[in-house]
Formats: sequence, C-alpha cells, structure tokens
Amino acid sequence: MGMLDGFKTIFQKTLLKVTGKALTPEQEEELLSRLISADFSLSKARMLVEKIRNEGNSPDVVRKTLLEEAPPVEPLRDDSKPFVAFLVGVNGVGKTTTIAKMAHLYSSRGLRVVVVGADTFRAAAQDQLSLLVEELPVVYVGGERGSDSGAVLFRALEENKDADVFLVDTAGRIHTSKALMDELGKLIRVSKKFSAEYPQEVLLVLDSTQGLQGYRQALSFVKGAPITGLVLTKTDSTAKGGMIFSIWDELRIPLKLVCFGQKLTDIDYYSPEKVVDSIAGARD
Ligand SMILES: Nc1nc2c(ncn2[C@@H]2O[C@H](COP(=O)(O)OP(=O)(O)OP(=O)(O)O)[C@@H](O)[C@H]2O)c(=O)[nH]1
Ligand SMILES: [Mg+2]
Repeated sequence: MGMLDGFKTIFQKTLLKVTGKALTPEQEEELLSRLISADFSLSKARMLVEKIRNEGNSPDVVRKTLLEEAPPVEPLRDDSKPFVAFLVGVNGVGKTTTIAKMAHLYSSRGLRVVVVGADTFRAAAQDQLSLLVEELPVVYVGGERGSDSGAVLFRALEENKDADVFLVDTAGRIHTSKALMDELGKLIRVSKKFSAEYPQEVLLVLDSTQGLQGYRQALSFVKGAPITGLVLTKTDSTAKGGMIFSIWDELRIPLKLVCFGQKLTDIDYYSPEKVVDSIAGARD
C-alpha cells in the first residue's frame, strides 16, 4: 500500500473512461458522487466536474484541474535550529504515532531529537510514546499521568539546549472543550518563554477515515490554536482525503505530511503530484 492508494481505486475506473470525449450526464453524476465519497465537499466536487467539463475531458485535463485545486506544497518550517513542532488533534487521529515517525525521520538524518510526552492526560499515553521511540536514538522526556504538561515541556526545553528538533505530543482534545484548548494555549506559551519563534509548527493531525469531520475539526481548531499545517493519517485504510482541498480553500492551511501505515517509515511529505496522479489513476 502506498500513499493515497485508496484514491486510485475510487477514481481510476471513472476517470480513465472519459478519455477525449465529453462526459455523459451519467458519467458526470458518477464522477460527482465519487468525488463526494472521497470527501470532496459538494461545492468543491461540483466545481471540479464543471471545470473538467469545460476544458474537455481527458486524463490530462483531469490531472491539470486537480493539480490546480490541490493545496500547494509548503515545506515544514524546520530549517531553524532548534525546530519545535506540536502535534494536536482530536482523540485517536494518530498524533503519537506520527510523532514517532517524525522522530525516526529526523534522527535518521543525524539530528538530535527530543520527543516530549506532553500528553499527561491519558494513562497509557506516556508508555505508548516511550515504547514507540525506544529503539530510536532520541531523548524522551515525559511526565506522570495527571502532572502538568507545561512543566514537562519546560523541562524538555530547559534540559536539552543542544537539541535540533523538539517533537511535542499533546493529549487528544475535543475542540469544544475550553479547558483542553486552554491547556494547549498554555503549552504554546511555555515554548515561547524560550523563543518567540517557537513553535515553528503547530500541526493539526486529521484522520482520513473520518472524512469531512476533519474539515469541521480544522474549522474549530483554528479558533483555539495557531495551526500552521496539516498531517493526514491512515490514507492506507481509506480512499478519503478530499477535505484537504476544502480546508485549503477556506483556511489556507497547507497539508505537510501524509501517513499511510503503522510502521515508522510510513510517512511522506505531501506531494500534489503524487496525490493527483493517484486520483487520476495515471501511474502505479
Ligand atoms: N493504518 C494506519 N493506522 C494508523 C496510522 N496512524 C496511526 N494509526 C493507528 O491509529 C491508532 C491511534 O493512533 P495514536 O497515534 O495513538 O493516536 P493519537 O492521536 O495519539 O490518540 P490519542 O492520544 O488517544 O488522542 C493506533 O492504533 C495507530 O497505530 C496510519 O497512518 N495508518
Ligand atoms: Mg496520543
């Protein structure tokens, strides 16, 4: 299973049939419903079908149209040292797993990585994260369940002045819970005590299997936290992900990383070409 393979299975049949010729009303209907089932919003799906219709249906037009509408590439702001990244999102979307994958990514480049277990909310969270990064050459800083997550982060930053990368795992939170959103604000303020530049990234993790709920989560999270980018997880288990197009349209939040499995290496930078080629079904 590769990145966004699911997209391919959904779109391949429909789109490859349209070579050269105009779509019949039935094919248009089919394309629309397939876009919607891949979590493009209705308005976005309609707009895409319209554009494809106007420009003449061919795989090239489809690819071009989707590429024009895809979020652009904005690299992670990880070029200053140290780089501090927070991962936030609702429960179970893949924050902790993604932290471990990023820890692997940076440590394999020889960078000094500190993984911060600032999820002191859930009982097993600390064990899960420390276990995931156990084999990696990284420093792990955590705290007891129920302890102050801000204090854990403070200690991590204070005691690791020579580190290159700080990856901060946070508790899953419902964006509607004021107490939890306030805690996130506090964590961000703790990092700013060390530098106004921190955190360079606050990444909102979205589970692609949750579909358009991810879009709603993004709308809510931006009200409580300075979200700088998205991570789309679990693209191996679903064909969904169209909501990243709408999130870009409305909020201008770029997608930065895509995760496609449970292994530490199942992570890649977002590439519009890869996503669109998968959607258009042009390449393997
Ligand atoms: N198939 C698949 N599973 C994933 C992926 N990313 C995470 N998971 C699984 O999703 C589940 C939840 O992942 P976690 O990393 O614990 O999620 P979390 O956001 O930290 O959860 P909380 O801390 O409880 O809010 C785990 O079983 C992960 O193995 C992915 O890209 N693909
Ligand atoms: Mg977690």
